[in-house]
Amino acid sequence: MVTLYACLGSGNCFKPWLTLKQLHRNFEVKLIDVLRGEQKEVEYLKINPLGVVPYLLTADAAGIGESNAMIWYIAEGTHLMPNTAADRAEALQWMFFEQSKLEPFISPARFFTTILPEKSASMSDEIAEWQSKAKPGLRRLDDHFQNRKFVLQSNYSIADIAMYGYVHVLEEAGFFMADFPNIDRWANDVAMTDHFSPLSDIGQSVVQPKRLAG
Ligand SMILES: N[C@@H](CCC(=O)N[C@@H](CS)C(=O)NCC(=O)O)C(=O)O
Repeated sequence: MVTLYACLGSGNCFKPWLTLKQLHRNFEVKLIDVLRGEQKEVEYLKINPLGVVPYLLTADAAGIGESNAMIWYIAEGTHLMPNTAADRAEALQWMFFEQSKLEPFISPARFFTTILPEKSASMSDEIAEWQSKAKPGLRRLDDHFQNRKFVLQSNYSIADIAMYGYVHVLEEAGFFMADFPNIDRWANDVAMTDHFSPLSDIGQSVVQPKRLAG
């Protein structure tokens, strides 16, 4: 049984969860409350010394950190893994792009706008800076989707799942989806893929909500 350590509301945690769901895998979610700092508690640090979520424990108890590495592992040998070297390289290109040009800015802007709105006034300068840093990446992605249904030419893949994690909630980071019409169209297409479940459903997979390891 695969175990996914995750927190609610996180686009990074959503990526491996959605991949497991779309592939009909048997897995369990153990919830880590990052707002309470559970990810830095000794019990969790024994599982993931980096003290962040998501974290994936595989059936043979190997641990994998980094959401995009997890989905690469989960999708191995399935229709969600691009099947040519060129497509795999392009998938990686966009997955690195997501982690370097989008997630580091959309995620904190969203955190202090939507998850902790009481901090948004005191963090307004930082939020504005994160938004301005995310904008060129969002523009680039919107241009990409002008001629592509999904990230890769070939099909829906883990590159879409990686991108979707934070991009589909860009309005929660203070952007307007109407400013990115091609992203909007793509996000709707992702939500129509087989066995899709939304981010808000992660809680339904949770076992032992207040305990860490079993
Ligand atoms: N690049 C990592 C990011 C991991 C990360 O920063 N996770 C956040 C939640 S989305 C976290 O655990 N934050 C709490 C902390 O840093 O203490 C990934 O894609 O998995």
